[in-house]
Amino acid sequence: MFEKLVEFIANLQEEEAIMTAKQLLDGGTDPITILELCKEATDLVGKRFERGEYFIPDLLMSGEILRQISELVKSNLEKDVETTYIGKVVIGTVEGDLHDIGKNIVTFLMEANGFQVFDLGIDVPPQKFIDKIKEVKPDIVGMSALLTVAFEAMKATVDAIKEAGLREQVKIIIGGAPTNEEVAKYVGADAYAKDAQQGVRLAKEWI
Ligand code: B1M
Repeated sequence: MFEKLVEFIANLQEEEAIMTAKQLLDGGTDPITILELCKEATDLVGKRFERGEYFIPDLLMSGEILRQISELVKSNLEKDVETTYIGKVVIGTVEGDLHDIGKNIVTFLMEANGFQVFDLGIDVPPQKFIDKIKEVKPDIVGMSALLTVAFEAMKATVDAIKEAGLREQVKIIIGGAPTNEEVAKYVGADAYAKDAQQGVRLAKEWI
């Protein structure tokens, strides 16, 4: 069943993929395992796109399938939502980048673990991060990027936070498929998370 799910997503078989994800969740599979399988499948989609076998509409279709599976996983995780907040997080996909599936997963996993999350959405300019930091005084700022060209926007955002005199007040975490420890260092973030679960673990350590 696990292999089937990866195959259906990678082959863009929407109905089959959603049905399999539902069956797995109903059968008691850990929602986090479903997310890991989604990641495996999107790597295949990305490779097919790079090889010229898939085109933009195919990326869009894979995005739509992932969005629907994320919703299913989310409704499963929401059963555990806590009522009191343990910390505040401002999160967004940085300027120039429109990918939001991973960022949305991080958002709902943070919420499910007791954080109050202010999601600024996609293509977020540095000033929008700054305005929100001033308004809600978060403990953590999260930036997501899937495009390597967006590393500059991450750096510009951290620099702008520094210039606004807010850097000492927040911990900054970055994530997204092409990011790593080196990128975190380059942009001036405190940490990098390879997946949503690690992001939540780090955020909890900081609180
Ligand atoms: Co795009 N795209 N895309 N795309 N897309 C990639 C990223 C790409 C790697 C595909 C490829 O060529 N192999 C490539 C980037 C190459 C590069 O920069 N080096 C690419 C490209 C080139 C593009 C366009 C430029 C294509 C074009 O127009 N010519 C264009 C750019 C648009 C823009 O942003 N300005 C584009 C557009 C799109 C769609 C809109 C069609 C669609 C996005 C839909 C959407 O997000 N609503 C799309 C998709 C679906 C993909 C792939 C196939 C899948 C991305 C995804 O959702 N993954 C992707 C291929 C790939 O990633 N291998 C690709 C699933 C998601 C769960 O993983 O986001 O990594 P991820 O999140 C994980 C972790 O990384 C982590 O947690 C998540 C869950 O564990 N995480 C964090 C993420 N953010 C975090 C933040 C944290 C902590 C952890 O703390 C704050």
